[in-house]
Amino acid sequence: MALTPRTTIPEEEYAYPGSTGCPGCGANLVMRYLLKGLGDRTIVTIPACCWAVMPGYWPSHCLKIPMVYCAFEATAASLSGIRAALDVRGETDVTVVGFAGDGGTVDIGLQALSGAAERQTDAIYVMYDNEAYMNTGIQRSGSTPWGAWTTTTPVGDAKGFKREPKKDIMRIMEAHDVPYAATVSVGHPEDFVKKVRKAKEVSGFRFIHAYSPCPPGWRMNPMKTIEVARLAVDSRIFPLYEIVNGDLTITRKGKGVPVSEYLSLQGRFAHLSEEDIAKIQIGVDEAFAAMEKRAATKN
Ligand SMILES: Cc1ncc(C[n+]2csc(CCOP(=O)(O)OP(=O)(O)O)c2C)c(N)n1
Ligand code: SF4
Ligand SMILES: [Mg+2]
Repeated sequence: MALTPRTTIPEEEYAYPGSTGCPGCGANLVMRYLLKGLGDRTIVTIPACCWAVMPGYWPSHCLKIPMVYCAFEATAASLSGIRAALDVRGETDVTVVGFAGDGGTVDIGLQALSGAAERQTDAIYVMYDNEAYMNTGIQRSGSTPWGAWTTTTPVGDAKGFKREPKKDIMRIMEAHDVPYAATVSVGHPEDFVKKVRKAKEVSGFRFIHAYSPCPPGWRMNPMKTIEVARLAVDSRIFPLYEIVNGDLTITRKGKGVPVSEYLSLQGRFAHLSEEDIAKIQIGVDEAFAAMEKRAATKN
């Protein structure tokens, strides 16, 4: 009797066990699902970040695909060079991926990223978002959300926790008219792999924003990575959507649980007052309502 497959996710593994990531590392799963969606005709370029260390020490390596290390700010420049070289060799079937952290993307790598997006370089850029510079000790990045503790936004300081909102990289990428941009989460692997496969079929510059819990940086239990990732979607703090040629579709609406359920599992938000949490809730509700309205009025 033929068995009904329980998942659409390919069984093949291109990221082997043995990465040096911390227990419960979301970034580990981001790479795993990404490569399941792309397959082995893929080259990835990675700048300074946790994933620069996670593959292991030469000559051991936990990735089945070729990987290039590049300078912190140079992911999209490196990706552009690899694409050009492959095109000269006629290897147009190889997918080129830039894989960088949030700091390496929304802050230091933004100039190269903007250039590659504006040129419509034929490649996929993946930003795994653990919402701080984790590899160097949890410093705040432009992608750190309002209210979060980091080592450079300490609680108790006169200024206190982070007071600036999270930089919206999806809006920045959309302003470059990229043909495909999507948010994905390790809490929703089927949606993740489906979007990666879709991105693979598109020509031009594609951008994927991957939600990536970091237990030490977020001061959370490493066993709760998936629970926190799902709560991010259910609370609509991190909505799952895609933008195809300007049309936005929400791919998971989430249950609309209070943001407090999400925040309470993470020590980085433990200092927030009820007033602070209410403020976050209002911001999330307004942003999601605007997104729903936009999705409903597309075309
Ligand atoms: C030009 C430059 N500045 C600073 C560093 C130090 N550095 C290495 S990794 C890193 C943090 C990267 O943060 P992010 O991109 O968010 O990735 P994560 O570590 O969180 O995975 C920093 C600041 C560097 N390698 N090169
Ligand atoms: S510090 Fe965070 S992102 Fe880096 S390896 Fe550990 S869990 Fe993963
Ligand atoms: Mg980071």
